[in-house]
Amino acid sequence: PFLYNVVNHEDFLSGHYYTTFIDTSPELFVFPQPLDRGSKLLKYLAETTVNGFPGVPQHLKPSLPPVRLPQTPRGTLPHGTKQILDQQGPEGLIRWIKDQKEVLLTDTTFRDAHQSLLATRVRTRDMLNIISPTAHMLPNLFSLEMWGGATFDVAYRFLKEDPWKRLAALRTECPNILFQMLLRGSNAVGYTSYPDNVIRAFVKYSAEMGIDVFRIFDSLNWLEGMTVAIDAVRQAGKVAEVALCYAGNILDPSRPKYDLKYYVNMAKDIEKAGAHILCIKDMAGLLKPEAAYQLISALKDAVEIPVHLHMHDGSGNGIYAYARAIDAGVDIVDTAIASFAGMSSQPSANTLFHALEGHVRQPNTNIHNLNELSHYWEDVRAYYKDFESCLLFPNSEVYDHEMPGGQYSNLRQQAKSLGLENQWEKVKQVYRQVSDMFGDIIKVTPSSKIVGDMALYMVENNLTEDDIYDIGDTLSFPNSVVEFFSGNIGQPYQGFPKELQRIILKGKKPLTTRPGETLEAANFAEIRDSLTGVLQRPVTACDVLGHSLYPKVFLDWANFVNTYGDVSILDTVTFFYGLNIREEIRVDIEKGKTLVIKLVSIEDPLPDGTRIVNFELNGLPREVVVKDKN
Ligand code: 3PY
Ligand code: ZN
Repeated sequence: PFLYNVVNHEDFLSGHYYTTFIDTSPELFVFPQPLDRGSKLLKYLAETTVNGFPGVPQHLKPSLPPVRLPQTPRGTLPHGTKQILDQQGPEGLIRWIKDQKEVLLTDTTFRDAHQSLLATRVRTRDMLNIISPTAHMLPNLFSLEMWGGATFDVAYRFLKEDPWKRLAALRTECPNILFQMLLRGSNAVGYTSYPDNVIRAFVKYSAEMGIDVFRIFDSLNWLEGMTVAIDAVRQAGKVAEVALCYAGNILDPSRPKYDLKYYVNMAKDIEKAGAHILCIKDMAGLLKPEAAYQLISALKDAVEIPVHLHMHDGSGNGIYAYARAIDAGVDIVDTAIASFAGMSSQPSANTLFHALEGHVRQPNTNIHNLNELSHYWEDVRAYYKDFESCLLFPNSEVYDHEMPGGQYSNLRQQAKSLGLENQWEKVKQVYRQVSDMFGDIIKVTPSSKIVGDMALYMVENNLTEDDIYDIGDTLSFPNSVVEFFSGNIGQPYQGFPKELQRIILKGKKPLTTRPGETLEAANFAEIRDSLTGVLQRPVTACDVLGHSLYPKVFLDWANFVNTYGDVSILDTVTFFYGLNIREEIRVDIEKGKTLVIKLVSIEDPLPDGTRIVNFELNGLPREVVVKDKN
């Protein structure tokens, strides 16, 4: 604790310390009380066992067999793309990509796959168990997309974890494959615009903590919304992969807004803006196979930089579209491990490998290893059954509703929490209607969330499109919708629909410039001060950034951790469902320190609605009183 106090002392940090520093700083000797981690965990287990986990239907704790964990292969870890970047820089890496004959793969299992299938709920613990085997077994991957997008706020908000710790822990175990994150341009990993200094600091720390490739997009395909992030990534010496989001259908002449010319022009602008790699981000899986061939062919002609294709497989056409894109010369494609692939997720790496047998560009990967890893993820997926998006079959209706894969399971959860689950079909249909009302906008976070919010609002309040125009002046629209029409997340291609904008803004003047230009810079020193004392530990730069992006979510998480401790050490089934009566678990709280926890009994409710929950902690009886909220 003394060393902690020293290195976090203001004078030490600012360099204003002298040989008398220790004598004149008595606060260095004020040590935090050791935390009673056992009592905090018991409190969490008692709460979760009695009241369930928020958002998870209360039912018996599932009894699942142990996961099939592949043995980490012996021997030294093979070098991979991380070494190429570290030794040769982004330009060297780009040369290397262009020299490859085989198509390269990015694995999305640790990020988009579970964001899209399981409402982003996969916990760090389940990733950490498999990261080292992955590093050994798939060393030829181009990258692992394992951070960013919704994983950042979901970690704090629902999983009660520190997303930065996830990044650092995975990085330690995987030093050979590039780590890739999804960055929403000026929205960072949030749903609103942030001041430029937040974007710059976020990129800088993400790079320092281990991110190599930043996939940057703007939710309206507005290049201006990405320029600060591109610059920050280049300054950090990392790889700026800049995305154009694919919307519409280039094969359909009746939908000319997003035609081939639009994408070719945007790709050229992206290259000029300093991108190392161009990404086509088909977040909903709308790129049909022939369109993939035409688009990739045109883009390969238009730009020098490598082209990386990201797709979701809702329609089931993903593998065919990838095969056509590969014929057209795409450099890298995104796939997930089989048991986390397909439907709203990415196409399966395992299937793509077989689909390309006999093809000169078949990816250089090991199918046996892919299958072994798939067994692990298949077993882990069972932990998260309550978050499944319930997509049972490839559904080509995605071409109608156009909902991004990463949004599907999350919006469904949102609809469920509003009691609209049995109106899900209607929500999907209104979703597309709203998109058209908003001017056929690009739908990807946060613009997709805004469309989703409006759709839920209309379904919940039984409002038709005509109602919006007829009585819109009297309605109070969701905050995110007002923000969108105010220009606070940027400018859509070809502008806002004027009449709807007038109705929604009710006389307020919209912004027409880049929001980051006028947002007041975040005061990091002030945030750091405000967090001192809240966290019961030294405040880090990562905490300051977490708070800058999500003040309330961050503080709720901090309070949660103060009350319940670090619950990321619990196994996932216990984390979601608590304990069965007479069940005993062992929890490793640190190396060589294990708590043995047994749930003995839960007593009947007392008149004040509380229950006494009896445990044994390392053999000694302990009781916890919890309010029964049922
Ligand atoms: C995200 O922004 O989280 C996405 O996955 C968008 O596709
Ligand atoms: Zn995606």
